[in-house]
Amino acid sequence: MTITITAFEKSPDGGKGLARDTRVRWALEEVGQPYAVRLVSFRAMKEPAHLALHPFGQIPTYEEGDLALFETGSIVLHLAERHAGLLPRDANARARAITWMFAAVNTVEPPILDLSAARVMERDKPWYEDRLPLVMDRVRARLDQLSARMGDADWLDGAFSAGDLMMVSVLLRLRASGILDEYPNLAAYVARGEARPAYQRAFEAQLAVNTAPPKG
Ligand SMILES: N[C@@H](CCC(=O)N[C@@H](CS)C(=O)NCC(=O)O)C(=O)O
Repeated sequence: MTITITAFEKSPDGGKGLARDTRVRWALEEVGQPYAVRLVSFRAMKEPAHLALHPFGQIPTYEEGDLALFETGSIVLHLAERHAGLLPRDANARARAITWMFAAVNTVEPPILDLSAARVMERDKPWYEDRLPLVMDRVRARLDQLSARMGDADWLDGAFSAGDLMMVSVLLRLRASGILDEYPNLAAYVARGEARPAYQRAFEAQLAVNTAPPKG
């Protein structure tokens, strides 16, 4: 059955891989599933046809037969549960890997998104310079904890899993801030994720969309 995901027609990051279709592409590549991509404009994302797939008018979405999903955590979990390669067989190890997926999107990603939003949307506010260090410290608080837990391990809990795929995807957004470099073990962890052939294929595929010459 053909899998179709949606992605930005033109990503605001110009193809740095920060748009969330990249993590879904990465999961699809890890489990060896071919997929098609439907590109959507910002306007189309807010129209009824797309809202029927994604109630919040965002990307990515995932369609497979009569199944339509949104939320990257859910999409990656769906793929990981149906195909080998992203979740351990052992029930407890599997539950722990899923726990890390939730930790990535629910505990680590929020302060990182707050930092991105502050940099993009609050720069012209009179309180920007005062607030920014507070926002950065909230990111550091989470990274301190994550870094302490990881130590010199390659992955979060044994072999690479969907938990790592989500966590690396979340941490990648920090690269431009320089904060990641304050944590050599986390920077190396992210680099290990990016070095995976499946990530490379996913990155190249989204880059090709964003560097293609304009149509017409
Ligand atoms: N929690 C959602 C977030 C989805 C999301 O924020 N998507 C962004 C692209 S990375 C988007 O569509 N932004 C455009 C908008 O919200 O209008 C997920 O993980 O799928």
